[in-house]
Amino acid sequence: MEQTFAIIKPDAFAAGHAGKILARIYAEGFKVVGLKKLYLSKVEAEGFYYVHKERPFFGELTDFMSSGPCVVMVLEAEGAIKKWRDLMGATNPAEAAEGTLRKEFGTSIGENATHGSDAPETAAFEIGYFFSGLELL
Ligand code: DGI
Repeated sequence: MEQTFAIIKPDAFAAGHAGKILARIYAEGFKVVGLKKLYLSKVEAEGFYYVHKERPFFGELTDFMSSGPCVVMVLEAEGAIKKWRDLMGATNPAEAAEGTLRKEFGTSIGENATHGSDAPETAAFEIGYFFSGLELL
């Protein structure tokens, strides 16, 4: 079974959508292996998104991710990485397909409700950034 890392971002959490997003996660057949609510500092958000540090939107992205509480999760399923990215939809909610989480809950390319790892290597880094082995038993 593959694992991926997911976030219910501060926009979706503040808007009260965490319960609906979790219900979709269970309905789609994911196992929730780890879950916690966090309020990231700017430095913690910068460390998480370090691969984007040269991008023009890095400051905006890390301000947003440290603007309020979020929910971080480890999800498990057959092909979990692609399955979760398919459920999230395109980065820009305006381009996301009907039925995807970003279409339903995202409001802009920056405030797009959810995060998901894009490859096995990033999933390993991201899971390890937020969870210890003991938290994933
Ligand atoms: O893997 P994704 O989250 O779908 O997308 P990504 O890895 O290209 O970018 C990571 C996050 O950075 C994305 O979820 C939202 C933010 N982002 C991407 N492009 C832009 C952006 N934020 C702003 N403000 N403007 C952008 O053009």
